[in-house]
Order: sequence, then C-alpha cells, then structure tokens
Amino acid sequence: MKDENTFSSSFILSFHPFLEREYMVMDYLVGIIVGSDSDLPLIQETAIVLDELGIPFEITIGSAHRAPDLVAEYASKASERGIKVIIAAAGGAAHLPGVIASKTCLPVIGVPVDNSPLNGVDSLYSIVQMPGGVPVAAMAIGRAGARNAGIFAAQILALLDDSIAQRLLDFRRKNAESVANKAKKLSEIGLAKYIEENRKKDA
Ligand code: RP5
Repeated sequence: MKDENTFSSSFILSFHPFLEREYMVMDYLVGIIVGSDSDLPLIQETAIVLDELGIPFEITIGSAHRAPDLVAEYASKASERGIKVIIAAAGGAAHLPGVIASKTCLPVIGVPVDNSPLNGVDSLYSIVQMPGGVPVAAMAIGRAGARNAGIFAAQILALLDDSIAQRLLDFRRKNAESVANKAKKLSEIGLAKYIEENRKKDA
C-alpha cells in the first residue's frame, strides 16, 4: 500500500481543515471525511485512486455522533470552499454520510467501512437507506467501495472537465489491459502455476 508521503500533492491530513486559513483557497475538488481515525486504512484506497486520476482532495476526520457540530460545519461550508463532491466513510451505525448530505446540496458518496462486529452490513444499511429527499450514493462495503468512491467522484467531476474525462478513459483502458494480460498469462502457464504464483505474490 502507498505511503501517504508518496501522494503527489494533495493528501492532506488535518483534524480541522475548515478552520485553517489555507483551506479557504479553492484547491480541493473532493472532500473526504471519515468517522474515525480507525477508518483511515480503508479510505486510503480512495486517496490512492484519486491521486492516480490526478484529482486534488482534502481529507479529515469527523463523527456524526461524537462531534456533530464539527460535521455540520464541515458540510455546510464545503461548497463555498470549492469542494464539488464529498466522500464520507463510516462504520457501524454509519450516519456520517447522511448527516453530511442533510447539510449540503453537494453530491455525497458514502463508503460503508467493514470494521464492525457485523462486518459492515450495518454500515451499508445505515448509508443506503436514506429517506426520500436526501440522497447518498452508497458504495459497496469495504475496499471495493472505497476504491469506487474515488472513481465515482471522478466521473461526476468529468462531466464538466475534459481532462478528468480523458484520465478516466485511460484508467478504464488500463483496467482492460490488465485483465487481458492476466488471461494471456493464464493461457501461457496454466491454472496450477498461475494460482501458485498469485499465492506467492500475496504472501
Ligand atoms: C464509526 O464508528 C466510525 O466511522 C468507525 O468506523 C466506527 C468505530 O470508531 P472507533 O471506535 O474506532 O473510533 O463512527
């Protein structure tokens, strides 16, 4: 996994970014907020994909339950700071994305974190079952959802930005190439050797 210091420019970790003067500069297109620092390892997947797609983002920690005023302030000021999409990740009774969505008209993408005794099913239900009128785009539980949140944010931004749209097309092309390369390798070395090599890679 990538170390945060290797992110190109925009991986900023701050507890109160919205209270700091430099954050008034309209630099960041995506705001990531997590319910706890224990969610950071998972949301790093989102950071990696946003970085890969060249999308500037900020990241902070809030909590719909433990720090509701902070979260409300973050959500209500995000748009005026230039943020276009918010990604909110939380585990357990994951109310963070919904609370954020209630305080902003920006699109909110929710990532269910799988760190609870219910393995994230509780988070998924908490995020996906929003009442009519206040939508949250719920992603899959865990790593795939964290990764897709970054891609989905890019897809929203690409509607008004041709360079992001181009980078997304390149990203899709690379995905397809990677699958084709795997298929080629499988046909060359056979099933048993392929599985063995993958096992070694994962070890
Ligand atoms: C949620 O509770 C957080 O998003 C986190 O996933 C979960 C557990 O938080 P900690 O007890 O680890 O701080 O609000």
